[in-house]
Amino acid sequence: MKMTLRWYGSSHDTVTLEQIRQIPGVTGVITTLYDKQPGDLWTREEIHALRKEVEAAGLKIEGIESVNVSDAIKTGSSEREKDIETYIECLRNLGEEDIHLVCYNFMPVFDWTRTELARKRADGSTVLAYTQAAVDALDPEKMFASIADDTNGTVMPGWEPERMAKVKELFALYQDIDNEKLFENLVYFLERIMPVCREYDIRMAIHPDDPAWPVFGLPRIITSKEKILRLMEAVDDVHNGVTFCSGSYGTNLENDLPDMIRSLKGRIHFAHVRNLKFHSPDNIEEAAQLSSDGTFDMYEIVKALYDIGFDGPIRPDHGRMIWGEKAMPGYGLYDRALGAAYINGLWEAIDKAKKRGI
Ligand SMILES: [Mn+2]
Repeated sequence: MKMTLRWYGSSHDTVTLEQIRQIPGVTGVITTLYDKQPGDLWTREEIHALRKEVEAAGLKIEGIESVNVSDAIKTGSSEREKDIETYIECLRNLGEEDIHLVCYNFMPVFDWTRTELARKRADGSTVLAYTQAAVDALDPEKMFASIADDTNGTVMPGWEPERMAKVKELFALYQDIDNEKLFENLVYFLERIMPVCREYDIRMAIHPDDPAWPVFGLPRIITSKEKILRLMEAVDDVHNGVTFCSGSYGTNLENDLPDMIRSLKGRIHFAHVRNLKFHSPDNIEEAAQLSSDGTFDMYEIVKALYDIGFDGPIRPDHGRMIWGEKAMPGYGLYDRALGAAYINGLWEAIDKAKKRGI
């Protein structure tokens, strides 16, 4: 595996490439052109400039998170062909710049949902949290307003104000889209982009829905082993792959994470590793990576990745906010650096035990 950190670009991220470079074992970043809206073209020049900036800091772009998929593609509306053509052009330009991994998601309206961005834990750290009761009590527009109020002056990806101002229209777009229709539109999109992915060896890696169940009555299709395997079979090409996000699949305790990883051998191109602490099945907060701080056995998750021969980029997913840091919720430097060190430690121990026949 290649240890990476997500980086939002020098004009948006509070964390610098120089800081990332000093985290032991981190050799690359997962980044994006942050200002791009779904459906926008990413030019070769823009990608090239980003690449040069990252390389000048001694790091490598290991992948893009995300090239966002437009609502037209997700809903299969008349604009979809134009947006798919643009997406193909983006992929071509990324391939020309030697970038071979693209993370994306196929979630309607909201990229992810949390009900608190700064829940205080016993040690004084703050974390993202989700309570189903809070979602049930809210209408989506109020949810957006409460998230917008609480982001340390930063804009959360997927929750851009321009987009969320249209939240009612977005809901109307998805009115006739059920799980099957959304799945069909996803398969259609993947089949259309597979030729350019094969040409440039670009691995598409779908991020699971977060949380892994329907919210606000919107369809959700990437939530379980059965559903992700169905997608792998529907477009049976190595370039149709997976971002294995332990914190997203893990919101549903019925998902056996190590078993899912093993069943996706050869198709996991990117891994997001993080731990969750469950107070109940529908009251969940993010935790430190350490197994004992949360509900997951992080050793078993990392071991499953090791056992399937995972060699793609991995990143500590969200971190807690600690040591007085002010950053985009979930994306501070300190706790993610601790997370990277912890995952690297697990990996080294698993690797040495295996090689020594322990
Ligand atoms: Mn994730």
